[in-house]
Amino acid sequence: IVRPFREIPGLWKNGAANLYNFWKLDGFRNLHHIMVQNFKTFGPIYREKIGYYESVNIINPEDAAIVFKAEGHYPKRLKVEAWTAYRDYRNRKYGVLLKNGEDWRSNRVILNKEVISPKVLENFVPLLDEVGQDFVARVHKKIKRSGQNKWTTDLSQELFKYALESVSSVLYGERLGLMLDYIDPEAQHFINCITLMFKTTSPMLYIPPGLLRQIGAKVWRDHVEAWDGIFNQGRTQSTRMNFYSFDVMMFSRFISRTPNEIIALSPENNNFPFFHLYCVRWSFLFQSHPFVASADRCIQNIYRQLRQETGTQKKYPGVLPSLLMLDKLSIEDIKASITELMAGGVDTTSITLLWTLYELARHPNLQEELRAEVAAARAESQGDMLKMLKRIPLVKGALKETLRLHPVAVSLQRYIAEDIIIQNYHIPAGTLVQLGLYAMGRDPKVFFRPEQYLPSRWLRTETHYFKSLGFGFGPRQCLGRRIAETEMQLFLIHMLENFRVEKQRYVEVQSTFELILLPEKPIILTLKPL
Ligand code: HEM
Ligand code: 2DC
Repeated sequence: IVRPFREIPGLWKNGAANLYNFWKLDGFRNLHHIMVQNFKTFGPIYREKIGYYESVNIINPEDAAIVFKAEGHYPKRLKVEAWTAYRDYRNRKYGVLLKNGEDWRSNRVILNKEVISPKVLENFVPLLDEVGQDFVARVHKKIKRSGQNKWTTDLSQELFKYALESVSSVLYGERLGLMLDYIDPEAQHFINCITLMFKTTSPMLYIPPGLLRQIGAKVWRDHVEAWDGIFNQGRTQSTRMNFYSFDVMMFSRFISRTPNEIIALSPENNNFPFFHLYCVRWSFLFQSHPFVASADRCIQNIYRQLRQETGTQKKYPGVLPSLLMLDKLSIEDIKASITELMAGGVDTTSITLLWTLYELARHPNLQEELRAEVAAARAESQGDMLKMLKRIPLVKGALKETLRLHPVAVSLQRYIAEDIIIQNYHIPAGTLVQLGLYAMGRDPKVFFRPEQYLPSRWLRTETHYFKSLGFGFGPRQCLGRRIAETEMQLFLIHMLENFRVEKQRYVEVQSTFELILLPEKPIILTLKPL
C-alpha cells in the first residue's frame, strides 16, 4: 500500500526553526553537504522546509525519471524570487529563464532554433574555435613573459574572460577582445557583477527578498547593484550614446573580427575602440534610457542592413542579429533573454573548465590519454573541427565526469504537474520536487566508486539512465547547453594540444555554494608547454 505524503521523513514542520539551524550550520554555503547528510539520515526521499521554501528531495535516477515524466507541458523549476523581484522592482521583462507557462514555451521554441538546435553548431564552431586559439596564444605569451618556461596561476579570472568572450562572440557575432592584454574595465565590471549577483542570491532563497528590501538589507542592495551592472553594462553607457553616432554603429558591421586587425585599427594599440563599438550596440539594445525611440529606429536599420548583408555574403551574424532578423520575438523579449544568456554564460562554463583542469592535473596518466585521443582526432579530421568534435568521446566523458563530481547546479527541481508515487510515497501535483544532483553524483549506490574521476565510465555500455543530468532535462533543460559543451570541448582540445597541466602539492579542494557551486579556495595550476 502507498503511504501518504505526510509520512515522508524529514524536518518540515517548523520552517523558521529549520532556517535557524541551517544558518548555524553555515547552510548558506554548505547546502550541498547538508543535502548529502540529509539523504544519509532520512534515506532516498525526505521532505524539508527552510524558511519559506518547502520541497521533497530525491536522489535516485529512477525517481528522477518519474519526476521528469510528470513535469507537464510547461515545466517549472524553483522560482528564484531574488531574480524576479529585481525585474519587478526595475520594471524589466522576464526572459526565458524566468518566464513560465505559454509565454515561456513560445519564447523557448524560437530560441531553441537559434541557440540549441544541432544545426547551429556549424555556425558556433568557427567562432568558438577562434576564441580557443586566442586563449592558447595568450597562455603561450604569459609563459614566455614569466621567463621560467611555465605559468603558475589561479586561472579563474582568465577563464571568466574566455567564457565571456566565447558567449558574446556567439551571441553578437563580434569579438570583445578579452584575450588581449588590455582589459576593458567595463568587461571586468560585468564579470564582477555576475559573481556578486550569484553570491547575493543564495541568502534570498530562504529569506524573502521583499522583506529584505523593506528593511534596506545590504544583500538586497548589492543584488540590485549587481543586476544593474549586468543590464546596463557599466555606468557610462548613456554618455556613449551621445558620443557614438549611428554611423559608427554601421561602420562596426564592416570591421573584421580578429583582434589583431583591431589592434591595427586602434591608435592606442589596444582593444578599446573595439569594445566601444560593441558597447554602442549593447547600449542601444539594453538600456532603457531617454533615447529608446531612436534606439528602436536604429535597430530597424541594423536589421534592414543585415538582411542585405546576409543575402549576399551569407556569413553567420550571431544569435542576436539572427533573432532580430527572424522577427518572431519582440525586441523586449529578445533583450531579456539575450541578457540572461550573457549572464548565464560566464561563471558556469569557466568553473567547469577550472575543475576539469584540476582533475587532469591530479590524474597525469588520464591527461596523456586524453591528449592522445585529441591528437588522433586531429589527424583523422584534417582540420574539419565539426568532424573532430565527433571523435573525442573521452574528452566529452571528462566533462560529464566533472559535472558529476562538481555540478554547477546543486539540484534540479520541478513543480510536478500530476500526482506521482516515489519510494512508495504519494506526492500530490503541485509539489516542488528536488533531485539532489551533487548528492546523486557522489552516491555509491548510483555510481561505482564515485570518489574516482573516471571519464571512461561514460563510454561503457552500463546504463546511464537519468545519470547525466548536469544540464538538466527535457524541454526546460539548459538553453546554453550547446554553446557550453562546444566551448568547453574546444577549450580542452586546444589546451591538451599545447600544454601539460600540473598541480602544486596535494591539496583537496571542496565546493562552496554561492547559488552555483564554486571551488571553496583558489585552485593554483601550472601550465607547461609540451
Ligand atoms: C538552465 C546548467 C551553461 C543559460 C540551466 C539549468 C541547469 C544548467 C542545470 C536548469 C535546467 C533544468 O531545470 O532542467 C548549466 C551548466 C552549464 C551551463 C552545467 C555549463 C557548464 C550555460 C550557458 C548559458 C546558460 C553557457 C548561456 C549561454 C541557461 C539558461 C537557462 C539555463 C537561459 C534557463 C532555461 C529555461 O528556463 O528555459 N543551466 N548551464 N547556461 N541555463 Fe545553463
Ligand atoms: C540553486 O536551491 C539552488 O544555469 C536552489 O545559467 C535551487 C536552484 C534553482 C535554479 C538553479 C539554481 C539552483 C542554480 C543555478 C541555475 C538555476 C537555474 C539556472 C541557473 C542552474 C540549483 C544557471 C546557472 C543559469 C543562470 C542564468 C542567469 C543568472 C541569468
